[in-house]
Amino acid sequence: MKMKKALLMMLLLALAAGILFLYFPQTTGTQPGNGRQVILGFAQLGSESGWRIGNTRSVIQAAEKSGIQLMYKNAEQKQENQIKAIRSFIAYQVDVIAFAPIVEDGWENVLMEARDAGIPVICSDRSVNVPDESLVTCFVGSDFYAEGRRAAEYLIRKTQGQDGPVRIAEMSGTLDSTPMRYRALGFRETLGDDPRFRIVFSQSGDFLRSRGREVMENILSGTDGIDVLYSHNDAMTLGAIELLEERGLRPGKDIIIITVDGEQGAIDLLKQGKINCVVECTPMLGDMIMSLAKKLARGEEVPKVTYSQETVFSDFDPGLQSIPARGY
Ligand code: GYE
Repeated sequence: MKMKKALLMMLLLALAAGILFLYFPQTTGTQPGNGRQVILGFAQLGSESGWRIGNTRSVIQAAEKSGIQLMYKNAEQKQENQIKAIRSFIAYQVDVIAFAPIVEDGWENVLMEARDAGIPVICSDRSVNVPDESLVTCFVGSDFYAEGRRAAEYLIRKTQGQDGPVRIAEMSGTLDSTPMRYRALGFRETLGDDPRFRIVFSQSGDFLRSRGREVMENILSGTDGIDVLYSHNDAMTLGAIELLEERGLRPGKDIIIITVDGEQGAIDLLKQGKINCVVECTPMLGDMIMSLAKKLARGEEVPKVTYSQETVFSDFDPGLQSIPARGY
């Protein structure tokens, strides 16, 4: 009798395990790389700009190409949605998590949960501010400080030999985000203490085209005029230029326009002389993310920081008209 009961129990257990296997195939313990696909959970922050759309496309295409199973969630510009997405990846027991943190603060708890679950985390595009740096396995994206520096270097060259003041309005990205912080810092530190340069206005346009229009309106009504617009991304720049033209001002001539990203729309305006300088920031991070994810899933060491290669396009560039199509 006892024997029969034990056999029945074993049968039931085997059945339950089978059902679990069907519903949660990733929890079977098979190591990724040994014939099983790597599963990557990717929490995108939103769809605020052409850059972001290009970035999302790059990640999806790279996952397909490299045979990685991608669980993709878009947080629609809300940190709480991003945190929820990461929690769902942890519950699903993905092999690797990647996310583009919308802001730098507020990630400690969820990253500790990922660490407790033994899941490596890639910060892609933007970084986080946590007391324990080991909560993030690695970062892949741009050097935003260098981008800010390149914007300032262009301005120094453009205004060489001119008397001051050079009145600058800054349109910044999402407050508390990595690109906003470092594009501002690199720019300021490179302008240094040259008294000609005066940042007379600075406001966030949240990386959005519609807000770029609004902030431009605030610049026109809140200053006695500006010589330079330094905008932290193309989407805001396009909105600002639209408004300037409606007001009869000539962007690129009456006001020097410096922007960051390099979307097709901005490159077209650079070619038309309505933008003076585009500091490139590439959204094509997909291949690098997949290669890191595969290594991490196999338990290999990866570099803590991987920066993308970037350049500057400007009206100093004799080959300007032949900049190849950008694809985003
Ligand atoms: O410059 C902007 C986007 O984080 C680098 O976010 C990214 C920035 C990019 O919305 O267009």
